[in-house]
Amino acid sequence: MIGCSLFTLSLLSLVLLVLPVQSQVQEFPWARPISRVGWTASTNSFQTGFEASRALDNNFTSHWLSANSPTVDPVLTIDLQRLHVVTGFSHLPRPGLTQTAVITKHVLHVSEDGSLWTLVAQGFYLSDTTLKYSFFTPIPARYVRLTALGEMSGNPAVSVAEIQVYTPVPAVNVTDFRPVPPSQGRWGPTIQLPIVPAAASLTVDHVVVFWSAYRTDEFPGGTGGTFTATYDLSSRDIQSFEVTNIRHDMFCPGTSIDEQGRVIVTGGNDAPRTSVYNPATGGWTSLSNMNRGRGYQSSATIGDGRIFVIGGSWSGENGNKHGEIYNVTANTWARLDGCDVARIQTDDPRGPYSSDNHAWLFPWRRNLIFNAGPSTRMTWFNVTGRGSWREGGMRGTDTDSMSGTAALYDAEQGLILTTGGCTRYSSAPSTRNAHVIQLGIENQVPSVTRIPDMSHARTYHNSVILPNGNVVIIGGQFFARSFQDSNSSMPCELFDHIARRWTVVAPLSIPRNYHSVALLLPDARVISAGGGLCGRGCIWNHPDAQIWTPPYLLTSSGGEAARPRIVSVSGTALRPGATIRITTDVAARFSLIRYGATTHTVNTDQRRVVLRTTASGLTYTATLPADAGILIPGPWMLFALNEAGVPSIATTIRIVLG
Ligand SMILES: *[C@@H]1O[C@H](CO)[C@@H](O)[C@H](O)[C@H]1NC(C)=O
Ligand SMILES: *[C@@H]1O[C@H](CO)[C@@H](O)[C@H](O)[C@H]1NC(C)=O
Ligand SMILES: *[C@@H]1O[C@H](CO)[C@@H](O)[C@H](O)[C@H]1NC(C)=O
Ligand SMILES: *[C@@H]1O[C@H](CO)[C@@H](O)[C@H](O)[C@H]1NC(C)=O
Ligand SMILES: *[C@@H]1O[C@H](CO)[C@@H](O)[C@H](O)[C@H]1NC(C)=O
Ligand SMILES: [Cu+2]
Repeated sequence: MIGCSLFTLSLLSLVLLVLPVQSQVQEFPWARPISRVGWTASTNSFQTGFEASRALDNNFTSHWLSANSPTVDPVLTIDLQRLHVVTGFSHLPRPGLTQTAVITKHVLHVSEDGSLWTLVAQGFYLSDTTLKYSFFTPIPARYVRLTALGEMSGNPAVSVAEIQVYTPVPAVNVTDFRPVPPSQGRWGPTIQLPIVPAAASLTVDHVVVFWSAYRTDEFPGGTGGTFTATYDLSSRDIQSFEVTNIRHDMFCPGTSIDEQGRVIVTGGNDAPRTSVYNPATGGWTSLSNMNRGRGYQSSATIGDGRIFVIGGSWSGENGNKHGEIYNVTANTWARLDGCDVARIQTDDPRGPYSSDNHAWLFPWRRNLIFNAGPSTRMTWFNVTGRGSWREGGMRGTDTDSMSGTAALYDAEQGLILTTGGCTRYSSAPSTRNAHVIQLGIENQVPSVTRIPDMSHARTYHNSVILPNGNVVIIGGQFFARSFQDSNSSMPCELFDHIARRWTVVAPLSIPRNYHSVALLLPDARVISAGGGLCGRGCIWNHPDAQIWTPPYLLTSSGGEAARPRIVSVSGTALRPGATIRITTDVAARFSLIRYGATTHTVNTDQRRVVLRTTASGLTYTATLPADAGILIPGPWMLFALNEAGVPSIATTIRIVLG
């Protein structure tokens, strides 16, 4: 036994001491390390024998160690001696079996001249001993400056054994570097998160709540815990905590925002469980279990406020994952075996385990739910009694499109954009296919139009509806391979819903593939985050986010466009069919976009409703859609758009039932 544990120990130290060095000259599909010859390092804080230069000496057993002085934030500055286009920075904390001096909270700046600094990344590194990465939008720089604001165990001193700075792949010569034009929008500084965010929801407090699994960086669990991180959109404060009270590992669940704006999470690693995140308390609590264990199911809040789920053989028994419905008020689940799961299954060779996943559910008029994919066969589900279904036709000539996306960008007209996906869950080429489905009359076969293909094939991407009805497509791979970043589609693209055409917009600097998420924010920007959850030290983990500023918020010279303002709204809790009066500061038109909750490409919460108004000066009156199947109960962002199409910051209104 002793020999065995000694062996384990030496193996462990071998892993700790050797692996990081190998991985720290890691080449990424999107970035490679720059040669460090001639570089210098400086600091405001060090202990004798642990100077800044030790972060550059190619010897990982020597390291920079800041002073034990808690009054100064330790700063490590690297001089690359000449300009490079830089897109990343990594550092290895000092090695050792009992690790301390690991930087968590930090800010990262770069500079061309050493005096004017640009923020490129900030937030938290994962609280462990692995190599720390910061990737960010490419920028010319000679200096890179890491400021440590926190240590893993609360100790004052922090360490860096070795650093690397990365330049984009394909290479960009600094003399040829051109920033992305404002017409393509702009990605902001990287927000580094203390978890890999595989699921996300916007809450009415304007906090984005992210969660991962039983660990911050790994998914196989079912051990009753989930790591959560919150990002406050106003203060930019990041908090993280482990949720164990609900005994629910909420990895790969169904997500739905309810009438009250709470996030209801079903299944996942702990299959039948249901939990709720309440923004008012910032905490998670337990609800009643589903009748069937599910993981990779989809869920959707329907017009009467109940939550429908279907599919999800990834967890619990394999197959027979027929519909089920949750009454939020009564906290009860009811089986809907007549909502036959066979209707949503793709032809994935792995059977139900992979074929009944991630349904594209669209609750619609008269309490019906349209399933638009990823199977080619589409279906209307009726949740009355024990449930039933009606034929919804084929999605044109599309293939099965697992982990593609679907977005109801005009709910009243019933217009759904579908994009990309894969015939199998993984290990097959993605499509560039795009279709518009027009629902027409409920319970009837809708019309399907194939529109021009996207420029890039994608699976595991996300689509986000903007206030103007356009839809931005973020990330994904042109060859689907879960837990990898090869074959990433880095350029994003924007769907123009009027012309039904695509425009390529600002590319990602961090791949967003399997387990990535994206959401519209109340300031009309878009947050994109995550990807990975493949274990400690896995280089496909992306514990970070970036916010995209769409072109409508930028002037042609890259400045901020003048935004209209919602001055007042006649009510913030309204019923379907109610009249709303909105006063603005300039002439405007209006749209409502429901708050989003998402994981695994599925966001059944987001949808857009266009308000038709009559104006009296700058006061506008609109009658809200009367069918709650269009105007799903819960929180919505009300945007005003000026004549140039620039959206306001949203005012939140809540659609309530009786
Ligand atoms: C690496 O650094 C350690 C600690 O300072 C030192 O003992 C060792 O000699 C160095 N190795 C080399 C090859 O310089
Ligand atoms: C960058 O381009 C300039 C001008 O074309 C050239 O002189 C220089 O060698 C190039 N540098 C690299 C690193 O390729
Ligand atoms: C949900 O349950 C409540 C309380 O039992 C009940 O009043 C309500 O009618 C139910 N809602 C639906 C849509 O069945
Ligand atoms: C849903 O099913 C019920 C029960 O069969 C039926 O009465 C109702 O008309 C259906 N709803 C629609 C919109 O077809
Ligand atoms: C796709 O990724 C694989 C590795 O997974 C690589 O061998 C292949 O060259 C990539 N294809 C392209 C076109 O980049
Ligand atoms: Cu997954």
